[in-house]
Amino acid sequence: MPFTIDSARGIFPNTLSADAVPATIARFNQLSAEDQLALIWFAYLEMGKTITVAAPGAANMQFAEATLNEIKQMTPQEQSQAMCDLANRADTPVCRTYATWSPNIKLGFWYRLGELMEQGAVAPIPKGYKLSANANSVLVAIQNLEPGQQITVLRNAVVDMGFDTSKLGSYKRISEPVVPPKDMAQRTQVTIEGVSNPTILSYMNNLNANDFDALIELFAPDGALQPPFRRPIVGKEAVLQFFREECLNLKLIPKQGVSEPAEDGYTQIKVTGSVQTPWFGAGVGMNIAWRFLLNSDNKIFFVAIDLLASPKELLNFAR
Ligand code: 45D
Repeated sequence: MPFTIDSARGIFPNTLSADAVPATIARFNQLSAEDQLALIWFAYLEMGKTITVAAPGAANMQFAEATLNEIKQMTPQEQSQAMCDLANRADTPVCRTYATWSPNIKLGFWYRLGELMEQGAVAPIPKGYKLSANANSVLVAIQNLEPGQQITVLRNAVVDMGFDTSKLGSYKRISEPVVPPKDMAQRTQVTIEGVSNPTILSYMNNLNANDFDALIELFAPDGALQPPFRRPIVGKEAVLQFFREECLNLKLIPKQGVSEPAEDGYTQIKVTGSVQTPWFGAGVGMNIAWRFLLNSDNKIFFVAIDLLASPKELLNFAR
């Protein structure tokens, strides 16, 4: 039986992903908006003691600027309300604008709001705000995660805020401008212990070089990519859009892998290693597995990217 996207999702079934991340987010989503905002504030302050987040580039901020100015003009009470509205996914003009932004613009917006809250230019979380018992227990759960999982929880919380895009009707998605790929002279080449397949090596090298046009040519026309904790993105056009909107300046550091034949001339390859986001650079390495299924033309039919449950999983190549 030939592979389908659905059956491909099940390759290397022993891979343990960080279930604590969706579990924590589900608990977070049950909290009141006030508790959610205060909790993120406390988690962010706490994390800031050990890891530093990079200031977003101007390219990210230009799109959020108008909304930030609007918020700065509001009374403190309106400011708190606007932030609660975002957490509540309410139907307001700010929540509708926010919904059209790519994840990096949303993160840049909150980064700036955090600064303004610290300076007192935007209503801060009241000093002495007491989290509910539930919120406190979610905060403790976040504190106990490894850094790569903590930043994933924060990112997801931010990405999920704002008005529901499925209720927006037709709208224009706002993301950072497309930038040219890295100069050939500046590109780095990965090596992966146990894997020499040229498609896999090109995947890593092109992604590291922001060369999304070359990268997408490694995929089969009906190929799919499944980001951590998400549904597969199917088809070259959709995957290319995802690369442009969400994958700029990542650093992939694959270390080891296994490759073996599968049915119908397909090849399944699992690679583990770490990934850095431009937001935290070398300060946070996320432990990652890539589970590739290549067709008989050596094109990517499917790849899943998993955030691993623990560093121990980096060595798990059981099938
Ligand atoms: O609510 O091979 C305040 C793919 C309080 C591509 C705040 C990949 C109030 C293919 C503090 C102000 C992408 C899948 C909020 C590989 C409040 C591929 C602010 C994987 C919200 C490898 C909070 C890539 C703030 C991966 C400012 C795994 C929070 C990338 C900021 C992962 C949080 C990237 C930030 C991650 C989080 C980035 C900046 C997890 C960034 C996380």
